[in-house]
Amino acid sequence: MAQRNRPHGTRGRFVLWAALAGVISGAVFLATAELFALIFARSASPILAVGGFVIDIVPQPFKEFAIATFGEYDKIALLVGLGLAVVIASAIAGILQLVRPPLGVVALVIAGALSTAAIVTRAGVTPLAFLPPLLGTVVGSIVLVLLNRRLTAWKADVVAVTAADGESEPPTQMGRRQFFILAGIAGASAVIVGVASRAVSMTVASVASIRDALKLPSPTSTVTVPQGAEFDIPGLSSLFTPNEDFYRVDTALTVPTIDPATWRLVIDGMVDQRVEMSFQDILDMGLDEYAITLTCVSNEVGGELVGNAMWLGVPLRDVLKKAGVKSGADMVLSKSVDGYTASTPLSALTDENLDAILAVGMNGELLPLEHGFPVRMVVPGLYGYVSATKWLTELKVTTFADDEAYWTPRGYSAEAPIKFSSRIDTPKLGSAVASGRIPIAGVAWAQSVGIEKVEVKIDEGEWVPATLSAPINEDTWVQWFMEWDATPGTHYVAVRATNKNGDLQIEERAPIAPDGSSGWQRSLIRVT
Ligand SMILES: Nc1nc2c(c(=O)[nH]1)N[C@H]1C(S)=C(S)[C@@H](COP(=O)(O)O)O[C@H]1N2
Ligand SMILES: [Mo]
Repeated sequence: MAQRNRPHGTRGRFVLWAALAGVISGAVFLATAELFALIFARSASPILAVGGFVIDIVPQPFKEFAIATFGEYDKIALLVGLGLAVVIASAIAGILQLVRPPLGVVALVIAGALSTAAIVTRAGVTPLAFLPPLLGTVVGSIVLVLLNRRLTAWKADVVAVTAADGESEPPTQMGRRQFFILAGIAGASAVIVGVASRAVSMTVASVASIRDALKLPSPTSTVTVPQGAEFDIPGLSSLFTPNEDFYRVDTALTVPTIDPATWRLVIDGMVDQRVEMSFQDILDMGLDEYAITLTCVSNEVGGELVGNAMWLGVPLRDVLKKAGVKSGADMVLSKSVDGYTASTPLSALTDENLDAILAVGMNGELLPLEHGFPVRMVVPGLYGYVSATKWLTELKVTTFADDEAYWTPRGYSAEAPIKFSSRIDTPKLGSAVASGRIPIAGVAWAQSVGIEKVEVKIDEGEWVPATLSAPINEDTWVQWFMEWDATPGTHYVAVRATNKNGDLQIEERAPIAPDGSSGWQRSLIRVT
């Protein structure tokens, strides 16, 4: 019987080749889309669009889990995961095309349609953004059909030989050879075209070089950092957080790249007149220095999502004055080029005593790309998600009743003043330190109010006031320290702050959602 004489494992072997055909077709699909994305729409990369879509739809606890597990590498982990999913899915499509044609092509078309949907529903897409995934689907499907045709021919050759019990002529090998020739060409071109397109689109986007060529104008006024503003204690956060170390939190899968020459800020909504400003217009207003500590709502008690910078910028109230705010408005919805939005109370932006700014400089250089180049907002006293929009492009004067920001329907409060807090930097939690006289030190912040007092408690002892650094202003954190005669054993070190209104830091623990964590940090320290 022909069936019985079949060489062992033939079927399994063809399934493997079919899987390879699928993976190659998937790669051709992606590479074609990347190539046409260069021409038609840079935002039309299927992988990045699907990745962005995933970021937007995954539930908050999952996001927190991803950040907790992968930290700064959460987006790379996502891309690797997506890549694996693409390989597996396209392998399955290849097998389907062999055993149940044309189901493989159907699967590829569905994937194409889904990624097109992910692309055209992203914020700020261009009208032709559907073309790259569409062309990718067409070319990928053609390659899959052609590969499968050759694979089927090869399989027919093998079956013919075994059916003839080896008595006929040896198989022609034509199907086999043609399959490998096409697979090789398609696979190699996909890799070359895909990698080259991505590289080019990243270089085209190389706003980094434009940024490097720009010179930061000198400030009209500078901030004086008082004597004694910074302690020299190993392990203590520096007074200003270097840009490379500054925490980064945003929903952008790839950093938006904006050429300041074409950048515009639109101020519209409930205004007397719609105003459009260029980067130069902002610079021409004259830039002042502002020292402001930025805090993320996702910062846990004792967490790292807080940083202090010397910003260079202009007051937001002066920018809003150019448009003239109409009465009845109570919110400014700031929009980013990546579609992100934040809702900031209008009063926080017009208050003469509050330094809410548009920033173009950070710690003596232009804003780093990841921190919002060319222009971002910084508002003292409000968590970043309701105030610190990066890659800013529009300020819509509106009302809380009429508009909603990105995080509002995702479980976070529409308004979110920073809950003032204090943190132990050294000794590190869980670390072992040698007994003797050692400093306990950290930072404390109460933006727009100021820190009055920081107290430390060891084990069940009394709360003891720590020494505070000289504050730069009310909007920046202060450093604190205390000398401690550490005795061998394990000890609990706790910290709490009091602000200049006389309020004590909230003792009760609260999670980060919906409006920021609270609680006193208590660290277990081992002394040897
Ligand atoms: N465009 C955009 N701006 C954004 C965000 C974002 O996701 N997209 N995140 C906000 C949040 S939650 C915080 S805490 C700050 C963080 O700013 P940083 O990354 O410069 O530290 O940016 C804010 N601005
Ligand atoms: Mo944040």
